[in-house]
Amino acid sequence: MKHEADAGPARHGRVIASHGRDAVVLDDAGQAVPCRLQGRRLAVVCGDRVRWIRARGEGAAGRITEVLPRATVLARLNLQGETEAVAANLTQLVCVVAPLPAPDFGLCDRYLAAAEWAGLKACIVANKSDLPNESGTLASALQEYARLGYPVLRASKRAADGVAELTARLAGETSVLVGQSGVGKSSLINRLVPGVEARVDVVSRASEMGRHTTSTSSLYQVPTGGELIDSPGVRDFSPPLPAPRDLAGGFREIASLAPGCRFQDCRHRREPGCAVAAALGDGCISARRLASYQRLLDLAEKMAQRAPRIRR
Ligand SMILES: Nc1nc2c(ncn2[C@@H]2O[C@H](COP(=O)(O)OP(=O)(O)OP(=O)(O)O)[C@@H](O)[C@H]2O)c(=O)[nH]1
Ligand SMILES: [Mg+2]
Ligand SMILES: [Zn+2]
Repeated sequence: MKHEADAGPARHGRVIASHGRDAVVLDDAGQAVPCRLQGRRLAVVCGDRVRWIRARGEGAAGRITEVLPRATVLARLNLQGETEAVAANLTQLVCVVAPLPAPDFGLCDRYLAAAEWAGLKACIVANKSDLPNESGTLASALQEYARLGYPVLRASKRAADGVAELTARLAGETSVLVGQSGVGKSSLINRLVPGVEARVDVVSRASEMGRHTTSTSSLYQVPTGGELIDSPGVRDFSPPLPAPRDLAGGFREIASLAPGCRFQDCRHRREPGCAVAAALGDGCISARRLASYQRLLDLAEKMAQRAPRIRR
């Protein structure tokens, strides 16, 4: 493919939105530059640091030529079982849950495990706190997460509830908002980043077709400090899995009990002398969390069998 003549030296920038072969790059002067990816092999996600050049002619104002190494990455398995980056250079994952849509805590556990494996801080936002929470299962799951040491923050677009606590958590971090579609991630962005609606329009004009649901990730500067990435809601999410023996690292209560197991390579199913099973019997850990762990363990074992050359 022939390109128009390019002008000027390579510059640095940060990807603040990306959709297919198009991306918006924030340059060093704080200008948002619409860019295209150069070359088929290049792929970028929100948060990526890139090199880019000015492009002459029609279309995008710049061309991204290189993605710089990522300090961290949040990734997922796509329907073909391939690893796909979701966002890069993050320091924190913020899992948003709400009374409506009905919460999926397995999903929440998988996001938290992904954060543990990727070395990200994690917290939970209990959003739409203005709605009644009739079932009580939400409250007990939130208590469970708090017991594990995950900060649980309340928030609502209708009230000042929790805003100060949330802005304090976001300051100095690059955070991604994740969770089911409709839990209110974009509404939280609008609350935390004044005047943002305009930018949502510009970035997703071509792809949104009048729907309000977020279809591309975007990175925003929070005025009180920190960067915040809004990501499209999901129905399901599975992170790329580590080897079965490393899986417990995604579940902090299981990882902290594991040294007490009789066998060093205990997978905490039904092995004799398993400290995790004992803790379950004593009511010290949650059956629901253990089931989440075992579901991922099943998957990791299946994948390890399919790829026998990978060390287990
Ligand atoms: N009652 C109540 N409704 C809310 C609150 N926050 C958001 N909503 C409503 O929930 C719906 C979804 O909000 P969004 O902010 O678009 O949710 P989202 O998580 O960004 O959804 P996706 O982009 O599809 O992932 C909208 O109808 C909002 O008005 C809240 O705090 N309280
Ligand atoms: Mg949204
Ligand atoms: Zn064990």
